[in-house]
Amino acid sequence: MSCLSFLTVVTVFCSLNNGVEAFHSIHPDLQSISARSVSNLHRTRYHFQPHRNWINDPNGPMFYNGVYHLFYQYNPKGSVWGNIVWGHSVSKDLINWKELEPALYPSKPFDKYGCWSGSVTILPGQGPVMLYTGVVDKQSNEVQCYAIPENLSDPYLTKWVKPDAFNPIAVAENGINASVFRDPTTAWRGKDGHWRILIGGKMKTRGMAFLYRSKDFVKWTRTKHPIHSAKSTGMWECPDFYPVSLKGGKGLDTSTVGNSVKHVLKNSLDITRYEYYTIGTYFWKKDKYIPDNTSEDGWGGLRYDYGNFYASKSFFDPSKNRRILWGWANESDSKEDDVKKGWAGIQAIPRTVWLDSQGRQLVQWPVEELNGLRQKQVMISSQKLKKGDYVEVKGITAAQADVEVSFSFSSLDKAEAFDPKWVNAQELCAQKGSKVQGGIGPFGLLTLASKKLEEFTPVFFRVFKAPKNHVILMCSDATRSSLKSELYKPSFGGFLDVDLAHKKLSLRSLVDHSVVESFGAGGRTNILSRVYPTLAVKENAHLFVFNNGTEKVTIEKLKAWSMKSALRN
Ligand code: DQQ
Repeated sequence: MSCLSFLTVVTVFCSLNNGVEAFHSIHPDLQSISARSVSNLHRTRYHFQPHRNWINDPNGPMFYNGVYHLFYQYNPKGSVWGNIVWGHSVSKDLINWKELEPALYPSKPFDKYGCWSGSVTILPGQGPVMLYTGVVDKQSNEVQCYAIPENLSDPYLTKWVKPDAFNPIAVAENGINASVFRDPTTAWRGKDGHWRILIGGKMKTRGMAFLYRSKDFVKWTRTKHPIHSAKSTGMWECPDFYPVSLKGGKGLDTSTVGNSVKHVLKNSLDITRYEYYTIGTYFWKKDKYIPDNTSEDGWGGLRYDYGNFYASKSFFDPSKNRRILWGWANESDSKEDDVKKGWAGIQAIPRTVWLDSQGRQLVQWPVEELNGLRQKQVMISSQKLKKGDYVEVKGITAAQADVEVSFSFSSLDKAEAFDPKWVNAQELCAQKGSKVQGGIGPFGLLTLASKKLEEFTPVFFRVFKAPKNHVILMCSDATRSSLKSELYKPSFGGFLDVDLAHKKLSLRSLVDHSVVESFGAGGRTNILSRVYPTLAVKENAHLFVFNNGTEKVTIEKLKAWSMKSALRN
């Protein structure tokens, strides 16, 4: 929907850039309409959702006293964005969840119009502290606030209090526009003992992350310069800033600095509703961050996910020494559909995230606990696929499955020529879909397919030859995912930075009724699609492996599992 069509009801947040709508779309008339019953057809069975209603950003994920906590932007009254509180669920394994009462809801002058996104920091010897954005008026002017558990010996930390003494802890001053000043990060402690946080914002069109410092965690002062900024990127929502190890995949506590680490800065761009991250160096003495020259700093930068994945947040899990990333996957159907079905929004499967050995990008993989849901397994090995072959993977629940497959091909000679003008992977995927014959590829999985292929969501690769190297394209194409027309059905795509010397490519797809979440080449390029099949539902969904390229492709090994439903809320 364009901004203009609902200009009468939305005056506060709407801004346009190349026709892209910014901020959550706002429908005051639908915000407090609660469906009589919740429709199950497209509900996910192992991706996180609350029992009903709308969710968006993951907030304050943490591991504390043996329990994982996930908070999330939640509308308790309806299934479109609005009435925002912090929903709260707890888990022992990141997969099975129990929903509790909301942890934060508007109750003070400084958060009367909403408790927006934020993070948790666990203070040594003291316990967790939430930092969040409070909305103070109808114009969405924002301040930063804090909350602490009412009772630290409550195993689930169900109740949170907002001490009046120091709240709000930061207000917009000295030229900062209070309506674009939000989403505090987890804090890190410098060698000087002072805490630091980032708050997302912008000045004119320059996106930035303001840096605040504090000795005691309640009195915060803004530093003269933001930690980093980038021109023409617009509002930086939900910044995330953390160290990654140069010495292997272990995660690091957010305060770690030193020679053996790089830092990651991620921003969620309000204008495009996509995120990008850079890898760079944090000069902690000067509190400055500079991206490496291998990381593009702007709209075309590296992304965690080239599909539907936004407002993400990571945390360090000390129980397994790993960093875990959560991201929100919005619906691709209409607001009216969301009101009818009584729910909207899921969280992607939590992903372990680390720095690739080349140091140029991050790698992500579903947390190992997900494997606990795997049930019946089927396998295919050493099967050749010639052009036009479609092989069905039978014997598992194709609408609720985990599929891992590795492909090989014997030569790169047939790769199509790469046109250097093709800089936009998503456009290229739209142009060269799964049925457009190529040299090497398209080959991959056909998920959520109906028997006669009226509906399908292909996830596939295509290899091109450029003058100096090969270019690998990965696509997740929702164009034919549903016979329903009034849906957003993009053909998402990303390029894949891997060495093809072994002539092998691997893919993992997590299929869960209305989501196909895929990891290319061990998690180097990832794409999440939301889809709403009408025929390929439940036991009528099928899974195929296909090749539409002239070069033969071998399925080296395919393993697919029916997935058990997780306990969710
Ligand atoms: N969602 C929150 C904001 C954040 C945005 C409001 C990102 O705090 O900037 O629900 O999706």
